[in-house]
Amino acid sequence: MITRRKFSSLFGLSILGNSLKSCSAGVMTDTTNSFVSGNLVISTWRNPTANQLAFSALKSEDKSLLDAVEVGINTVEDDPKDQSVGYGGRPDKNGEVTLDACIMDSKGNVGSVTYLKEIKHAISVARLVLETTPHVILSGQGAQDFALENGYIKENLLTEKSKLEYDEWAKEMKYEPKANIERHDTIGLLVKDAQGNLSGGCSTSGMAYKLGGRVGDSPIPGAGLFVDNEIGACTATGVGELVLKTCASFLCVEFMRSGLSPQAACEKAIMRIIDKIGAEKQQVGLICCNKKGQIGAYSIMSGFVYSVTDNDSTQILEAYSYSL
Ligand code: SD4
Repeated sequence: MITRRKFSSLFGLSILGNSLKSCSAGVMTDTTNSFVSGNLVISTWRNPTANQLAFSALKSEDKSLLDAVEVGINTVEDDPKDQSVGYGGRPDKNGEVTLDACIMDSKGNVGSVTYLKEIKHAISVARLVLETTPHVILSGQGAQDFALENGYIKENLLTEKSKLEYDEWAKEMKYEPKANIERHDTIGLLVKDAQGNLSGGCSTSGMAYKLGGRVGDSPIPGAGLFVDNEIGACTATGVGELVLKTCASFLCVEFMRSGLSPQAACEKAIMRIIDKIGAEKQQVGLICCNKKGQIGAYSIMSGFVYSVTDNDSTQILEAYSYSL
């Protein structure tokens, strides 16, 4: 059971001197002392359906942790209203929708695809890479060929809405990523079962209007996603370049390994981005959990919400942030 308490993150206030605000969109939560001993699903942003589907899979005896991750993320990839993931994702500078995804299991196996075109379920292709190849990452044309060889079909992923927005943007072609305005809605989803086993995945169309060929953090193990079944798991959303430069998900898991709570680990990893790169005006959000079922979430800028599902409920919570 997640307990909700309205007080500041002690780690943030006393050690990092960050500013905190009262909650608006979600419920601010200090999960430092809360444990979810049973099944747990957490995901970036507002994804109640994905969480609930993943949670049902966790409860089902014939489903694996990866099944839970995949079914949860697939539903977001299918949703044309989510313009940062799969079908309906915003295109790159050339008007093409290109997808990045990564999945990681409790044994440390990873599969990933980058710059995948015309295949909606990037997370499923990433899983196939994990389960059926000796490789970790397939990219671009090779990733698409691999998907087609495995029965996937090409689909047009550019919806009318995303195309209209792109056409408008293309009049000036000014590349200005804006935190939370683009609603960086990449899904990163972490699962934990009652035995404390962990897995995770993330899937995205990346930053809107990125240069052709650009690969973000999401498909790179240790950047957009990292799972260490002995310790915990973390996933990231936001400006991928900042996450890539700091290996933020790996860093967060390593902070947990050194004894920090998930909340403190998230905050320290975000502070690394700010200290090293000076990124106060850009958005990165991290969510993580450890084997015991403690949760952490933190972002550079306010407005980052995340979804938590345990046996009792699904909640949309607003993360503490470095700046208002
Ligand atoms: C990227 N981190 O490609 C992704 C973008 C993102 O929600 O998170 N969007 O940089």
